[in-house]
Amino acid sequence: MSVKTMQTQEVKELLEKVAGLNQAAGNDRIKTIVHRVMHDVFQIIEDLDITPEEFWSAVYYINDLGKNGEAALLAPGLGMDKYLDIRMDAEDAQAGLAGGTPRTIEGPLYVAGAPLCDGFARMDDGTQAGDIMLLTGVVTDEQGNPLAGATVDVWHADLKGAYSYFDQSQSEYNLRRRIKTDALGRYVAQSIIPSGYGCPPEGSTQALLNQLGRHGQRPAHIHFFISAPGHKHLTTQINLAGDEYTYDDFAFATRDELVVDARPVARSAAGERHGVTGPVTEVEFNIKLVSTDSKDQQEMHKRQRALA
Ligand code: MBD
Ligand code: FE
Repeated sequence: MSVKTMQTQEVKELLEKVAGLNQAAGNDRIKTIVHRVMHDVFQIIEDLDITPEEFWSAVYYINDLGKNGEAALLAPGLGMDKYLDIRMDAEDAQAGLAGGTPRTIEGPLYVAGAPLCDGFARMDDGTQAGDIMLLTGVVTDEQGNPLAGATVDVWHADLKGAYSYFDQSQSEYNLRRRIKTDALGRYVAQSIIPSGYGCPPEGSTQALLNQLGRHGQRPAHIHFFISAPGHKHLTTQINLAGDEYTYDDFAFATRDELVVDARPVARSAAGERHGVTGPVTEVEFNIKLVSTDSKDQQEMHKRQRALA
């Protein structure tokens, strides 16, 4: 069967009514979007000759996806977060705001309101005996001038690849801290080297990835929001070098400039300034922010985020 009905007056009128285009009430922007989305869905059904069985399996897939709370997990898996980044990079270039440390996706596992510390934070609650991570760096402007009082909001997974709050077995705000940079723009954190993340094996996201012949793994990584007055807000992550998935991230967050070595050292100067003595695994991530007067650019974009 390969019937063509999209060009008929009946379908055209149906789409207009579906999107409320013949109604005065409602929101014009939403109408425009829904009209386009439903048009394109109908067009896909026609072009790919989608069967009723395929259609209904998609409908109930979305039901399960929502029940499992995985919509914001499937999104990066399908490259949507990465695509928004590609657009924001292009917008920045157009506005003359390119440069600095590159952005990469936020992911679905941020929790607002982590403890705020001055210069140094101990991030782990001491319950997991992982490799001690000494995470350190300097926040500067594009000219390399240190930015004192910048906020470095850091979050990462535990040894199971799980995040506190979403993993109720962890203590509140475990592996989540906000650190204010010191007078020299430096931040230091003591934590544990995170493990990579894997999508829930029985979840909806992994079910679709299986159909695509794809895995649902992320390399060991550490998330950052960095902000300072007069500078563009930065959402980014580092991926640890040497992980099987460093360059094969199901969420497409890897960028060459954001791959960082985890180096075992006998002692860390940055750590010793804060009483962390002995061997640690040092992870250094220096951050360059782009200056801007735009208050809008200085803040992270709005999206639904958890608050513990
Ligand atoms: C993560 O930890 C993550 O960062 C992303 C983008 C998706 C799933 C889990
Ligand atoms: Fe993550």
